[in-house]
Order: sequence, then structure tokens, then C-alpha cells
Amino acid sequence: MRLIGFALAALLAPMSASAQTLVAADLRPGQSLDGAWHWSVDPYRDGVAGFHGGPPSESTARYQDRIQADEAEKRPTALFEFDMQRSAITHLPGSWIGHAPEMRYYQGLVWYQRTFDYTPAGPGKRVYLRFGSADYAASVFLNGKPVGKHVGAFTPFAFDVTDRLRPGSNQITVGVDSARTDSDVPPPVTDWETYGGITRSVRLVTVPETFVDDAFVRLGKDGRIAVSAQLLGPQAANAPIRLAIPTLGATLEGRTDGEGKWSASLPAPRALQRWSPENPKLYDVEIASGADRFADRVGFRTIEVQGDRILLNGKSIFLRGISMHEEELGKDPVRAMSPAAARALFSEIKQGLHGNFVRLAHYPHDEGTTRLADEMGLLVWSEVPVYWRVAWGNADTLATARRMIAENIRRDRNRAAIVLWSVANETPVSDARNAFLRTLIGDVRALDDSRLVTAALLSDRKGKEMRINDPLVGDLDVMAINTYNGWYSDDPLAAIPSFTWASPVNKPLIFSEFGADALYGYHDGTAAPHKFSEEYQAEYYRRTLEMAAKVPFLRGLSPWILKDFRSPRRQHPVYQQGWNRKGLISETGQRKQAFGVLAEDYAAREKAER
Ligand code: GCB
Repeated sequence: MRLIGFALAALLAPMSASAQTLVAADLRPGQSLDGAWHWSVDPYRDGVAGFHGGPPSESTARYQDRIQADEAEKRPTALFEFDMQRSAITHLPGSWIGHAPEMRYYQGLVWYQRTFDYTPAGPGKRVYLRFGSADYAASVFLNGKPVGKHVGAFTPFAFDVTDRLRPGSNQITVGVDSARTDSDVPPPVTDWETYGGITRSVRLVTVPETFVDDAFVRLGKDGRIAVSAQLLGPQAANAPIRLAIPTLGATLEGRTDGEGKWSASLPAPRALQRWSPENPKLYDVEIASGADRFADRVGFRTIEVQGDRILLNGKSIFLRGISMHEEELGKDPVRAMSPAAARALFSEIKQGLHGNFVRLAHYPHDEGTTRLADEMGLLVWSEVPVYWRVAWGNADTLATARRMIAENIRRDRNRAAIVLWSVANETPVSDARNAFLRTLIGDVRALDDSRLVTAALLSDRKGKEMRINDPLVGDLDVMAINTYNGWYSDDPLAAIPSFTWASPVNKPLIFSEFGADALYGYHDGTAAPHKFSEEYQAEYYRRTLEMAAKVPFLRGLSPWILKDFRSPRRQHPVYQQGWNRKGLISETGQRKQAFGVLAEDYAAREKAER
């Protein structure tokens, strides 16, 4: 087999600067690259490694900047065992599980390619190629050259491609590999569909050469509005910089330090209306320096813990929530969570359930979704997929988790809606795990002093006594427990209200999950309804809520889950058919009986709080 030299050079060229988040880039001017893309499956990964593990050859490297058919026409000996320009077309964003029926359970490498026209942004500008996310690892090539890689499915990444773009037609190729190993985050076994591919928007984002790369504006517990910003570019050091909140008439001026950083604060103006679920007031905020204007819409509120209470703007609050995966309504979701798709689900929470809180499980959701929570007035629990069994002793795994949490927090820390950062879900206690999670907790506190830290933990049980023995509770602001008595145990539902909860510390508790499967439309009206019936689920909710009402330090609920969601591990042929059926609504949005049970409980709590 011949190896052709050109591919070697392309592959061995160092990848350009590491990926950046580009905070609030969704509000910056740019060019959408969503829409029609060619795609081609590469199960043996020939596009990244050639014969006997050598570099890919001309016949296999998918990212070449040439038209394969034209080249073959010109050169009779040219061999291409792919042809990106004549491969099938799909619409991005959206997971490949929707591209073709045979892709339904595919895990591995898929190549995407499209061309686009580019008109040079002009001198003094930089152009970034930004992906909302790609699941799980992405290698990006522009005009045949590598521009960067990103690992981890749920956070944005951007590469400076200013010097790689050419006027007129450009070609972009992305290899996305969804296969994960035990050292990845999350590891391969979860309880949800992976949705490999490019599931969020792709854009070219234009910024001035020196620009606000990161900014964090928040209301501190001291009643002051604090700002921290980071400039990037040749004029970043010692540059004049200015914060303005025009409708409040508030401005603050200063200068960045030698590293382009600026931190300052001002007293909150009297006219400031605090953000809350009842009054989700957002302000246009602008940070200007040199030629750049960083714009965002920001709400101002405080969230803190006092003893076992959670205080929003100084007032005790009960979190009337529900959990949610990132999966749109419909029979064949592809994890394309448009703002309209998110609005449909959030409306069920706000108006349907009388909720004020959503747990965005089990990973960072689209940035449009957290923006919508800001607008609609839904408090948010945001988490990273440190889920079940993680390689606690592996330094690379820890590095991946730390990067994910940092990318998530930097992306979203201007969202007033987010009140809780969660570092893990149902992780088995061990010294290595405790050390791993304590590192993450430390990172969260260093990145954000204006929110609470939690983790979804498991409890121990002695008879009907539920005990919270996880050594991590001491490190968290809010304890959270997933509890499934009556579903994963065969306790009779009538016994659930007599379960008691003891806490080792004086802190608030959230039941971050409880739930039971029910197939929409399966009714069992007998005195002892069977599991999977709507009646069983409804009774399970009644009894669990009765138990919850007796826990004095309980400050919130996010039952599992709003909508039935795809999970390859759920294969009961009659009731599940590949779906986890713990939704209060079916995959197409039909409300089950338990929906009404929770709505009634939340409506009563809402009324009592008024
Ligand atoms: C859990 C997990 C969640 C599962 C759920 C279930 O505790 O955190 O990811 O989907 O239970 O349905 O078993």
C-alpha cells in the first residue's frame, strides 16, 4: 500500500491554539454554518489512521481540500475510497441517529463537510469558528488543514481561524467520534441516549482584534454589582474598559491590568429590580474596550444558604422543580433543542406544573436553553456528566471533568436563573471519588462566588430510616439525594409516607430525583395497580410527596423526570421499547396522571408562599 505524502504534512502539523469558550458569542455578529452538510460514516477510522496504523492516505483522509471526483477525473491512478462531496446530505444541528435508519445505534466516527462563502471581515478583526457542542470528540479542519480538537460533548468551543479563511469558497470538515472509554466523562454506561454528532449550532463569529473574551457580571451578597472581565488580543494590557447598564444609568470605568484582566464593583442602583421567577427582569449590559462592545442580558439576584434554608433575594424559597434531559418532544428526537423546543417543555414546567425550578440533567444543556430560563423565570440546576462510575484515580479524567466544569461555568455564569452548580450524580463513595469531587467543588467556588454547590448523592437505609451518610455533604452548600423507594424497591406504596429522613448537618436538602415508570395510556384501575401503569406512577407520586412533606429541612424537589426519554438500557418490549418511561409526559407530550398529582402539590405550595 502506498502512503501519500500530503496527508502526512497535514496531520503532523501542530494543532492551532487550544479551544476557547467565547462567552456570549451567541449574541455577537457572525455567520451561521447550520443547514446542509455532507456526512459519511467511518467505522474503522480510516480517516485518521491508515494502513497498519500509519497516517491516513490520500485514499482515506476525509478532510482534503479538493474535489474528489474532479481529482479522479484528472488523474486516472488517483484512488479515493470516499467522496465527501457526493456523500449524503443532512441538516445540522442534530444527532446522526436521525440521518438514516442504520445510524440509530451507531457509536464511532462520522465525518461532516460543507463549503461556505466568506467575505473578509476587514483589518483589525478576528474570526472564530465556534461550535455549540459536538458529541463526544471533534477534530476540525478548514481548507484541508487541522484547526483544533475538542473533547467532551456539552460545552462550546471556538478556534481562531482568521488566518485560515480565504475570500470566496471555504471548506470545513469535522470528524466527530462518539465512542467513549471508561476514562471519559461520562463513561460509556449511562441511562440516556448518546446522540453522537453535531447537536448545537456552528457559527463563524467576528470580533475586533482585541475583544472581551470573558465577562462575569453579578450582584454580590454585599449589595454591589461586581464585574470581572478578560480582554484578549494585542491591546489587552492596561486598556481603558467600561461597564454600562443603560436602563439603570449605571456606568463604571477602569483599566485592565498587565494581563488584560479587570475587576471592579459599584453599589446596586436603587432602581434595580431583582430577578426572580415571578419577575424575571433582565438588563442589557455592555462592556466596552477599544473597538469591542460585549453585550449580554443579565439578571441580578442573590442566592444563599442560611442554616437549612435557601434564600433567593434574602427570602426563603422552596424549589418546585422537575428534572429534564436535553431531548425535544417527538417520536424521533435528535437532540436539536431549539429555543422553541425548549420553550414547549419549560411551559409545561412553569404553567403546567406551577414549577419555579428545573434540573437540567445530566450535563450542560444548550446555551439557548439557559438563556430561555433567564427570560421565562425558571431557576436552574446545572451539572456536568460526572455520572455513576468514573475513573476517579485517573489524572486525565479529572483534567477532563475540570475543563468541562470550567467551560460550563464560564459559558453560563451570567445567567441569573442558574442557582446551583452540581458536580456529580450518584457516584459511589470512596477516598478517590471524594478527592476528585472536592477538586471540582474547589474549582466551582474559585470560578463563581455567587451560587451554591451541590451534588446528587445516594442515601443509606435501615428499615424505614433513610440516612444521609455521604462524607461529601460537609463540602456542599445544598445536599441533594436521589431516592426511589417504591420503584427500585418492592416496598408497598402505602408504606412510603412513614419513611423518615435524618440529616448529619444543618443544611438544606433537595430530593434531586424520585420517580416511577409509566407507559402513557396503560391503565390499571385495581386496588393494587402494577408497575408501569399510570395509576402506579400517580400513587407513587402521592405517597412520595406525602413523605417529602414531613422532612423539615427539605427545600426543593426535582423529580425524575418531565418527559419520557430515550435510553438504550430500557428494553422492556411492552412498556419501555428503548425509552425510560419516568416522564410525567410521554415522548410526544401527553400528560400522564402523575402530572396532575405533582401540579396540585406545587400549586398549593405556590399559593402558600404568596
Ligand atoms: C437515577 C439516575 C438517572 C436515571 C434514573 C432512573 O438515579 O440519576 O440518570 O435515569 O435514576 O430512571 O433510574
